[in-house]
Amino acid sequence: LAGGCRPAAELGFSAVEIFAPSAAEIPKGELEALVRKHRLAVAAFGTGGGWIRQKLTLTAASAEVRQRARQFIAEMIDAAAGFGAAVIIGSLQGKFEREVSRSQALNYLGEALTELADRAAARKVTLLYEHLNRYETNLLNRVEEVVPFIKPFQGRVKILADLFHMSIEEASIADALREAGDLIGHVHFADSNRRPAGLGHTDFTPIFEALREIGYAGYVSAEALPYPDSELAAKQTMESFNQFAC
Ligand code: LER
Ligand code: MN
Repeated sequence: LAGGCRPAAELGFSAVEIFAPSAAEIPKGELEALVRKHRLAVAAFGTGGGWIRQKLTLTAASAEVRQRARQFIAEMIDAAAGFGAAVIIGSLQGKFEREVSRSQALNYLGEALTELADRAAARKVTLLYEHLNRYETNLLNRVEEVVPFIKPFQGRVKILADLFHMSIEEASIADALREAGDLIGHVHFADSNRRPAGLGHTDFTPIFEALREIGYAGYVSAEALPYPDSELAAKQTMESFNQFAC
């Protein structure tokens, strides 16, 4: 954490995003001290650790696994509240397979989001739903599918627009962002190959035009491969951000 926060602050980032193995394993005191020292905010906590480490998903055939996935996210929401951070539901959404149909999986996901959105709202935490590309989920891959699914939550669940996933799935990332409009709550900033912005073939000019047009005022958060290494990836990200966003 210290090795991430210091260069982030030096490069001019205003916040960090934390990907912890679980809420219990967040070194809260250390993180609080680091963000205070470096004048950083915590933008968001990811929950993918629940998938990577424990193979939990919100759409698993097993009711016990689904319940543990909800609990995992609930604990992350409680931890995020202390930092004023958002919570991301990405790979923990899972996918439909075997005995679980697509509509059943979407029901499970909808039920989980309903319960978790209540908890998040009570703690003033923004709950973010991230649609992934087809190689990571078969549930919802494009903004045109996500918008009707998320709208009923009336702003209590926002969309995380990951520009890498969108570069695989959308005909036009900029048009998709316009379609989502004020439902966008967070942006993951990476190029077409998951390298730092500027090192792939995504054209960021129309994307930032669209973000400006929809009045997006949230975080643009680097989620890129540490290419060629972490510090240079962060530097490259900041250069691209300054080029396109300012
Ligand atoms: C997480 O933010 C993400 O983008 C995924 O590719 C990993 O689940
Ligand atoms: Mn992402």
